[in-house]
Amino acid sequence: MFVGIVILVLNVLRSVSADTWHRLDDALYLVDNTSRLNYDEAHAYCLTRGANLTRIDSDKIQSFLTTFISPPLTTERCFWIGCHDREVEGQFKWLDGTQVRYDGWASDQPDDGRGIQDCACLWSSQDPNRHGRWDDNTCGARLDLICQKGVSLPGLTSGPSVEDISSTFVTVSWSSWIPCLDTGEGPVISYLVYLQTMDGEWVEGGGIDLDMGEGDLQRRMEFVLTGLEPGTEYNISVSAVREGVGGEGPKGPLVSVMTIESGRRFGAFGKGNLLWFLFGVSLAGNILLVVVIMITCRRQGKQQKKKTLPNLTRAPSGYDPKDHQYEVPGPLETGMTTSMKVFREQKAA
Ligand SMILES: [Ca+2]
Ligand SMILES: [Ca+2]
Repeated sequence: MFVGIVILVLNVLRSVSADTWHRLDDALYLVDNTSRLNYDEAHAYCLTRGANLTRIDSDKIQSFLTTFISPPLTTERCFWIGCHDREVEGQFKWLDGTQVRYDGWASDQPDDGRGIQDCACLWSSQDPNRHGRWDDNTCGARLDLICQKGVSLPGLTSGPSVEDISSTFVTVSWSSWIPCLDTGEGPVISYLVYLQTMDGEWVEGGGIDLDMGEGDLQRRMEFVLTGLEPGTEYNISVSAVREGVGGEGPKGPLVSVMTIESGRRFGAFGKGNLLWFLFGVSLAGNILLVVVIMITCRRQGKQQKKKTLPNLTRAPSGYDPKDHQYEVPGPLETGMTTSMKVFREQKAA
């Protein structure tokens, strides 16, 4: 008995884990053609998977779901959807109680066959008038089913950083989507980068796969936006994309940038060369300053010598050795002229 229960549980878990959900926009769909359940059982089957029998309210969803039941099976099969008129005959509602406004019915349906058909299903049929269209059926019939559940698309909580700017391109980087830190559900497989000009229109600038990033768990993503207008202000935003159709999440926080004014002036020169040019100008200025300082110091040294040596090397102008009233200031040293020697001897006498 116990072993039987264990085997049953394992089989249930295996069947749940084997579910294949298909994404369209913000919803996931499970197309089941093996369980064969009545309407209420099918509803419960979806609920156990956090889902509901599917709602179909657009051509887009109807066409999307039809791809999973095409080509039509050799024998007609109908898949329960979440639409019925159990409460008021002829007034079909979705399981959340809202009225059915989209017309997905086959040409001769709903017909409330034999007065007992209240639950809707989607046909897989060789009849082109029925394939991919709805029919009301007996709720107790054992049919296939389609579940639907919402999904939270991934969103980045931090905007991109600007790494480089020129007149025609901008390089931005950001950290890859991480559960808990960012919003929604993964796994994220790629990113899309958008540009917004000041007229308010967002334009897709390109995309990059997660594999292109650097790192392991949180990768550093980098993307170069090209073909920009010089001297123009742009907003830049990044969105994360899950696998499957419609897996793109909302745009994350934006960053504003202004491209360089003149593409001709800096386009060929480049930002790197500009930095080297500024460095060279600065170095030349410093060298010139040192040279000027050295020349100035040398001149001041020479002038100082001229101020201290005259009275030691020659007599003052207008000196007459015979003029005893003249007095020479300071000591006499080697190098004095003959006139000075004469003056000294006369002074001593
Ligand atoms: Ca009915
Ligand atoms: Ca019918």
